[in-house]
Amino acid sequence: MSNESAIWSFRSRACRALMVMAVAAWALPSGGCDMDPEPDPTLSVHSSAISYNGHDYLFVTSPKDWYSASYYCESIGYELVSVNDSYEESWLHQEQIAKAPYDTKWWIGGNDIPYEGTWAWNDGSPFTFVNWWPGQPDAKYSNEDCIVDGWGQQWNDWACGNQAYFICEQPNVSSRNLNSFTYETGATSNATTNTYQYSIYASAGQVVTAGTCGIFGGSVVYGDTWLRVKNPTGGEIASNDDSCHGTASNISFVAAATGNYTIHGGCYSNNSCKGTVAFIVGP
Ligand SMILES: [Ca+2]
Ligand SMILES: [Ca+2]
Ligand SMILES: [Ca+2]
Ligand SMILES: [Ca+2]
Repeated sequence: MSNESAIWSFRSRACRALMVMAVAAWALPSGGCDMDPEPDPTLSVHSSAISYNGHDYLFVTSPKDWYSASYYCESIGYELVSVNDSYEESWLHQEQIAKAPYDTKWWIGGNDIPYEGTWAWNDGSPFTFVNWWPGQPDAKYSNEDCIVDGWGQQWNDWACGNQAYFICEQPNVSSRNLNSFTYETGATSNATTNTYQYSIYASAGQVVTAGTCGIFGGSVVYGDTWLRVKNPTGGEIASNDDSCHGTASNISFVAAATGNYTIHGGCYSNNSCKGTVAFIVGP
């Protein structure tokens, strides 16, 4: 865990802890990290899920701050939407203007919360397509870390605490051969001992990506995760502490030989942690 991630880490842990409790109680937080023990009667999912290109989308026409929107999507197995190309963007806009007036503000899943100026999608997909309104992102009030769609159907970086409608997207997980495991451990000395071990079979040349962040389904429940990978003969080939989301971890490697690669789930220093590692064995 680096110094620059400390603020996010604090905010993330405090917020996540509250959000997890809130979601468990089916009480959606009304704003930021403020706990609202009452179910939110104003939250309306605009019709049911709509499919496009193998993914399901929900257009939620109840204003929320970005964090609450993000955790609402996660609580139902979705993520805030990622806009991955101009076709998806055009389709989204067509649906948006069918549900609310032109220039209505909609939160999408892009943010630069972990690292100022480094934009990423909540669902871990590559941040390749952009559609910024001229002059944006401008970090105008120095804390504009979340992307809102609704300036002439273009994007603006906006304060995450502002309220807007939002769109959730559910990636087609089964088609991506995605899997996951959850671990909880401690006293791992930066994931070198006392780790949780999980074997993944890969053929030579296959790309394996695993993470508690940066991949759909990966998450940190609490603490500061650290992942290492050992090859079929026991040699360490990858290690990651804080790849994204402050203290969460993500690793990717090409299998040099066919066999079982072992993910070692551990925690920073000798602290305790718990996380879900999502992984995908690519072509
Ligand atoms: Ca998408
Ligand atoms: Ca920013
Ligand atoms: Ca801005
Ligand atoms: Ca970490």
